[in-house]
Amino acid sequence: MAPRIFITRRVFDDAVRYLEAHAEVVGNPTDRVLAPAELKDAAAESDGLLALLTDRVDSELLAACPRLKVVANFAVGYNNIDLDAAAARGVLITNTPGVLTETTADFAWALLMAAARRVAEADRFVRDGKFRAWGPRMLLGHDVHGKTLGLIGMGRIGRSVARRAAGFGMRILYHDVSEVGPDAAADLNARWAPMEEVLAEADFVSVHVPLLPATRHLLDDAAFARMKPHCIVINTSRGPVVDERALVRALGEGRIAGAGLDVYEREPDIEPGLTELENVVLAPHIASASHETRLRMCMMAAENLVAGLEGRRPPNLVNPDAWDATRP
Ligand code: 8YV
Repeated sequence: MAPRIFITRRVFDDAVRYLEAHAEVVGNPTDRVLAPAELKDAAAESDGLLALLTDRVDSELLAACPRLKVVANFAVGYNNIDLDAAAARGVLITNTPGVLTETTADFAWALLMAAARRVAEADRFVRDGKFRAWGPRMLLGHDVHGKTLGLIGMGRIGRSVARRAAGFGMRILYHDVSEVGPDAAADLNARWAPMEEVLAEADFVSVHVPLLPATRHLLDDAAFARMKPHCIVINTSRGPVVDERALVRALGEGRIAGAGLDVYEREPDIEPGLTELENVVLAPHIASASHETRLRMCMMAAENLVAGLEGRRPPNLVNPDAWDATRP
């Protein structure tokens, strides 16, 4: 009997066709995020799940799906999945690393440029009919070239953001648990520094860490207090890495100059006060949303799913222990 796959949202036809060649495929007919109870019902008989960050894969869902062997997350992050609960049931979990690195770095730069040069605000200004005459002090922003970029997290995406800074003649200070090698540091014009120094020296701070207990509220009141008043903060990682209330306070009181956010603490809810601030550019979690990259992510998730269902080790397994535990 062909295995059964449930896809939690409408995805890409190429990926669905690929899955249909290997399994019986059922999709969410509504194309909206299913509530936990709806997801449990819809996925109950599935052997494989193609899930998104908006799907909570917890012990309750796993218990409701006794046949489940593989959950392929359509994302590089997997903080929506309870790995301990998956391990307890021997469910394989996969993600989509690598394919979204460059696209996400492009978008971090889009936010950085937009916040520094007030692009979103300028667009609102023109649309609102406020552009009546050129003015020497109209919508002044901050230069990007020649400045210091502070990167918190120097993994794949952090390094990719760093590479783009070369074109702007920027110096890079970064903080991470481990240092990049001396050749990479020289190539990127980057120097490791303690977190406090990165925050105090940078003109732009961009966050590229996964959400872990240690990274929750990494940027809080104390962190904003260390930054320069003209500092601009960019977050394309995970919302809870930034304490949003503290950010609203820092922006509102002019303790920092601006922010560009793609992710939020309680998505899709936005912290009260954030939308009223002119000096913040807000995007709805679209850093990886290019035609090319989202298709690649989806195909990667589909390939992981089929591999796991066919008894092959999925190429992007995040819980190898579960794989080892299911081997004879
Ligand atoms: C996506 C992401 O926007 O991959 C991730 O971890 O946050 C983004 O690439 C999202 O996950 C799509 O489901």
